[in-house]
Amino acid sequence: SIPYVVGSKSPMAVAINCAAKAGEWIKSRLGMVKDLNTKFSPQDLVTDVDKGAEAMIRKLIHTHFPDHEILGEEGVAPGAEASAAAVTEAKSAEYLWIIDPIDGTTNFVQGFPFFCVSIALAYKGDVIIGVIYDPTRDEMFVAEKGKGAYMHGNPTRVSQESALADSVIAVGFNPDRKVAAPINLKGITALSEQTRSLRAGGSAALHLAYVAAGRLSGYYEVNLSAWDSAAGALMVAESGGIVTDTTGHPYDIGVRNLIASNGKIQDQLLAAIKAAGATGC
Ligand code: 2AM
Ligand code: CA
Ligand code: CA
Ligand code: CA
Repeated sequence: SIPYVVGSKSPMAVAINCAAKAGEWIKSRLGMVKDLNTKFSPQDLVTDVDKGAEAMIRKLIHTHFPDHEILGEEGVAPGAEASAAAVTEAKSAEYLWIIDPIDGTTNFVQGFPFFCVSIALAYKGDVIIGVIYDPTRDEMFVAEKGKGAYMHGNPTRVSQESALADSVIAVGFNPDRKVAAPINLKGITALSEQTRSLRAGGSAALHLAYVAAGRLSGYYEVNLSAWDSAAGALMVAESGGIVTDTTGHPYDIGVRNLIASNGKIQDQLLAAIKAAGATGC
């Protein structure tokens, strides 16, 4: 069983509370962004709402678990999380919360209602809790290692397709135009020819929640960060699916190039991406 620290609330309750509170606030700020900035490229957006939501989540986590470490997207310099040292450090932390206050910032800014709050808790690098909240639809996806995954009390289950040709797969348009996007586009082209259809919703975490819930058969994207994938990867695994890197190695929080699926089409996805030369940077 999971070695929980003693606290006034369970980590799962805190994670759900954080996601619900931040999500409600984010929703209330739709169309009211005060401060829109870019990070490493013109495509890489951040707003006052991303920062405010992350601050809210950090405060709430530290109220209950003052000794826990937190890795949040808006708390690190762009690109810093990718370094080998950062990944090693993250994996060696005892309790590490990995948070993306808004996954789908471009959508949030546009008023395109497909964004979420993603919160994971890792114990010595192993993700043990994942919560993804979509405030637009009021959908709270939760997963606990070894205990399953649920959406509003109902177990989530991956889809049943066993042929890539019958599958609808989500992909992402990576904002890194120079390096990651051209690789991603090669994979997208190959998948467009070999699947029923593709979707690109613009939120990595919500795509993973949808794979877990059987609304999508799989998901492929390169150059992700731990906060995009940690909660969703656990959710897919606990819903009967598989998550690996693009070369087939099992998921861990250092994986940046990701393939997730219902499991039955995982080998076909891996083969298609390998043949396209689109495994990543
Ligand atoms: P964000 O909205 O939290 O920034 C869309 O393809 C996905 O890519 C979203 O989950 C988005 O997360 C993420 N994303 C945004 N900027 C990125 C970057 N610079 N590198 C990799 N992924 C990024
Ligand atoms: Ca971002
Ligand atoms: Ca993100
Ligand atoms: Ca984000």
